[in-house]
Amino acid sequence: MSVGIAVAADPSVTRGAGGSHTVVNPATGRAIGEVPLADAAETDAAIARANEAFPAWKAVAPGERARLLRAFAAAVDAHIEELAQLEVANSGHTVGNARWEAGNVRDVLNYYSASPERMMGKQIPVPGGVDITFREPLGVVGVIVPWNFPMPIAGWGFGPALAAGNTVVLKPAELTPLTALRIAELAREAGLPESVFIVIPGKGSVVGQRFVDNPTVRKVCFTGSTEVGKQIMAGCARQVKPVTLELGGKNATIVFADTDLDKAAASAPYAVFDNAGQDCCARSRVLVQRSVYDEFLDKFAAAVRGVKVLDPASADAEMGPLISAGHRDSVARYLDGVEIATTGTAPDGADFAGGFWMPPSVVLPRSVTDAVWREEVFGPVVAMMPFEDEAEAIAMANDTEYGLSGSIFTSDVGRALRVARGVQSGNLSVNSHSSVRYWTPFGGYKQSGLGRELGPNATDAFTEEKNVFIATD
Ligand code: TAP
Repeated sequence: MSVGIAVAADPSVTRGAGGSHTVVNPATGRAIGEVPLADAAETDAAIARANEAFPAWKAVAPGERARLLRAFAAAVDAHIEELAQLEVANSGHTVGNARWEAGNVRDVLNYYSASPERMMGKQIPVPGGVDITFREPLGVVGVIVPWNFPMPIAGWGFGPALAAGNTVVLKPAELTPLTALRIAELAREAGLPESVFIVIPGKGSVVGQRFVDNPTVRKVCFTGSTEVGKQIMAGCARQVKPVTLELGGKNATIVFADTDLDKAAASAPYAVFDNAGQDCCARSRVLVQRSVYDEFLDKFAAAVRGVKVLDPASADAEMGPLISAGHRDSVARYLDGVEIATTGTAPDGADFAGGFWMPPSVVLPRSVTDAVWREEVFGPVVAMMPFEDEAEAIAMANDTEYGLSGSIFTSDVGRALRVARGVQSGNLSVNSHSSVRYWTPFGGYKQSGLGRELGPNATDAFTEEKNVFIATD
């Protein structure tokens, strides 16, 4: 398969002084194009242009900024299928997921297009005068995106950042630059002024590091591994530069005996194998009340064997390949020496022989100290263990340094609320597996992150709050 390779919206970052990256289709292992990578000097030049564009963007009247964001959303909407096909080819996402992801960029832009006209401050009662607050944009915001959800995670950063009046430099993951490059072109076509939104493909250690070190970048919005997130936070601390961090997860589905077991077992595979498990919200631990453990395992295993792992371009596909050969090898290591309860399927035709495929597996750890129980596998492997009662379920779910998402299955509404309040995670779902909705805040407890994205207050994270007192005496 070959796809049209888009070029960056801003020509001076495409010279490729930082070399180039061969983009590979994960379903086949075949090269589909070459993308030039920026070096540190090109990155600094792009940051300088974004900074020059900032005063004029900040001064755009709120209604006009709203209109431009809606035009940007409309341009994305008109290219949903093109963006989805790029993501299928570049990331191996199922076409159904990829269409949803492109639609999510449109929806996030539309949602935050309402913000510029609602960036309201407060009038605070004080003696001797009038006190008012203003929300003011920060300047240039750097957004660093991982490879697992290239479109939505980019949009959760650039949507509210632009709406708040900032200019944005965005670094896609080296492995998955294609959709971000195309979205930057669509922004220009929709009428966003030049250099308000610049996509800069390049290495994290080069381009991403400049976002941290260059003082003109006033905030870094990072999604990726906890390890790199800690480095970014430490680097930003040197300039007291604010960060939003969306990091890893080791999330639990908790299944109580009083729930509808058929329903819980049928949905649990999709809570972990969606995007081939490469999801910070993947419920890669399943905790099941001991009295129904065997029965649930039978039903769950049957559901896992039914997951349709197919060519991601097929409309029926429910799971595609992993992102790279190296990542597949690191996921496969978690299966060494572990009891495997069941394994699903993966395509084995000649077309897919070079792809990075791995069937989904259910494993039964011996102990809560096993790596597969403790570490973020980020692949199609789910681990299952029994618990006795509510207190033990909460304690086991919280026995991790992560705290991003989780699901609770019970028919007792009091228990659902007690457990939801007891589990230390930013996003919990009862009798479903929802994590990310653009209307609601998203983010992690503990080492899963810092700050919140999305929801009605997301633009606040891209502003400073200014207080002005006017004496009337
Ligand atoms: P990371 O290595 O953390 O990369 C994420 C982003 O940060 C990429 O754009 C990367 O660029 C960039 N980056 C790397 N080193 C950097 C540095 N020193 N300074 C600034 N930016 C830097 O994650 P990954 O490779 O995508 O995935 C590895 C692991 O991260 C996964 O296995 C999983 O544990 C976790 N992860 C979590 C999430 C969420 S949503 N919580 C998402 C993805 C991954 P390059 O890739 O171009 O080097």
